Amino acid sequence: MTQRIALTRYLVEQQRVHGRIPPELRLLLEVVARACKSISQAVNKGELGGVLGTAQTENVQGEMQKQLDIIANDVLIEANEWGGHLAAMASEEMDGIYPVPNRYPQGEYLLLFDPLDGSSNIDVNVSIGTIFSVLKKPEHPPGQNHGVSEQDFLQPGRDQVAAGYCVYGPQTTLVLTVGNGVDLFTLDREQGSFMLTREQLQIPPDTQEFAINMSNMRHWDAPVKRYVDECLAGLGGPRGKDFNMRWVASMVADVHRILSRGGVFLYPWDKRDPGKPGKLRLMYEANPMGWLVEQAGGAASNARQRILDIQPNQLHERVSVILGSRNEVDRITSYHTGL
Ligand code: P6P
Repeated sequence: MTQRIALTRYLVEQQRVHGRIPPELRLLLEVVARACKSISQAVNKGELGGVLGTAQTENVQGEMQKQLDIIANDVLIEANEWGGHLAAMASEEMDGIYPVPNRYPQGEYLLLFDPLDGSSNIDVNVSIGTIFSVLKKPEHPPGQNHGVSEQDFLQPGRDQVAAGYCVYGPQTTLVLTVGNGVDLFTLDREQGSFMLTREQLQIPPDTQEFAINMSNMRHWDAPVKRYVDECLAGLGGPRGKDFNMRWVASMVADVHRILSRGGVFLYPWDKRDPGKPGKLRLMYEANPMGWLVEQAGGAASNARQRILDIQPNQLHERVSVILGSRNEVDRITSYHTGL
């Protein structure tokens, strides 16, 4: 068996051999991966670490924060603020952006993350994960204020330069794209290194597995109800085949399954809160996951348009998410648009 390579060598080769990433982006990805290792350690301790349960505080989404949400957020901030590769960070767990403190050099990248996605699963030992997205800080005309602002983050997902997640499950697995496909690294705890274990993941264009929270059925829009009803009708129905259903309630786990074997994930708009386009966040959930899925040959839509083409208006804006096997996403989108 050929010798597996570690993430460090992979990133050096992406930079030096393929000329795909500049040194500062290589450093950024190394640091994020190291932070994910620390978060994995904290998560894996469970009760023994005394950090399960809620922190008795709410995040900007109005959701009760888990202690590990805050710990994971702090780990990512502290790991990245001093390196000189970032201008600022943004997180699901922080109301505003976090400019790199003046005591450190400013870099040209913006890092966005959901530090611990799926945190409702923490206390019941179900897979959770860290999702991250990297943008370049926009150039400002000479003479204009060179500070960093929230406005600098409001770029469509197609402008990302790197995206990935780390799933803390039976294995700790880092999944990454820098725009040349999707590669997967498994943490070797004895070495303390992420080792390249799968390259160029591909999502099959068709599937027989859908993921949605069925308890929201009575709130769905008609096109979503039509799609799911047709899946449930199985072999004797309009789809002419049986479907399986999964819902982990941890986006990282559901997306990882889809990247590993195909499927379609839906968290659509529903009638519970008509003013809200969806539950999931565009900038640090839908955009990074959408790019990973597209890089693996899948598709990601908000039921009407490509997620990566959405122009953000707010840092924490939400979006309806349909992603996975391309032919299923296209079908669901066509049910909404009539095209
Ligand atoms: P529900 C986790 O809180 C999350 O943001 C995603 O990871 C997950 O897909 C979704 O919410 C689960 O939402 O309403 O099924 O609990």
